[in-house]
Amino acid sequence: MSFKLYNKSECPFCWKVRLVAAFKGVALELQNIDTKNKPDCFLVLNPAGTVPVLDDSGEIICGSEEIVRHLATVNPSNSNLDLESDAAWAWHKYANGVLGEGTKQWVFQHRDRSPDEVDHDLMASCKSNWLVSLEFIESKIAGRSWLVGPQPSIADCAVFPRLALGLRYGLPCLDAYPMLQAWYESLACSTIGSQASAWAKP
Ligand SMILES: N[C@@H](CCC(=O)N[C@@H](CS)C(=O)NCC(=O)O)C(=O)O
Repeated sequence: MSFKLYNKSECPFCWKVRLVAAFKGVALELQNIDTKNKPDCFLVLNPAGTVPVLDDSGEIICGSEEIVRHLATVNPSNSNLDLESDAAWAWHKYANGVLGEGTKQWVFQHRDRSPDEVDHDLMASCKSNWLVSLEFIESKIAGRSWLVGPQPSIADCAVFPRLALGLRYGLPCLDAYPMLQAWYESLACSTIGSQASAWAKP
């Protein structure tokens, strides 16, 4: 079996897939795609043109959720990663929606645009959404090691990249949220977290 992931390092959807694969002990060959200049061979695999795309020994799976559900069937006994429970998938929805949609314009603005193009109202709204999200996660994590239950799950894999991207591009740090900060740092500093990371370890 061989797994090739058409990838973009900072894409939160790709990062989630890399985390799932790392937890499951599935080795991925990464093929980075420049999404501003997509090669034809990639568009043949996914005419929608989005990453991630997984090639599992010739079987092509497009879209991060579909890929995660596919990886759930690979080596099912190889990890205690929860890719099934409704509670974990509810966090996945939260990561893409409230947290991701609520803050992504901040990342785009601070990554891709010049400071004179800043939309201050939009940035204020992203910052406010971010702070509400941090408060919410802090209230739910309740000192546990993982967001749902006693084991890692799709919840951790989906939420972590969103927080990492926000922090990277200057949204407020986690100092005021000690349980969330402990969860974040534990995953960031773990072998799995750094193996799946978009960025080299400092
Ligand atoms: N729903 C898709 C979203 C994937 C997505 O939006 N990927 C972005 C990168 S973060 C992308 O490929 N953008 C390039 C484009 O839309 O042309 C998934 O879960 O895989």
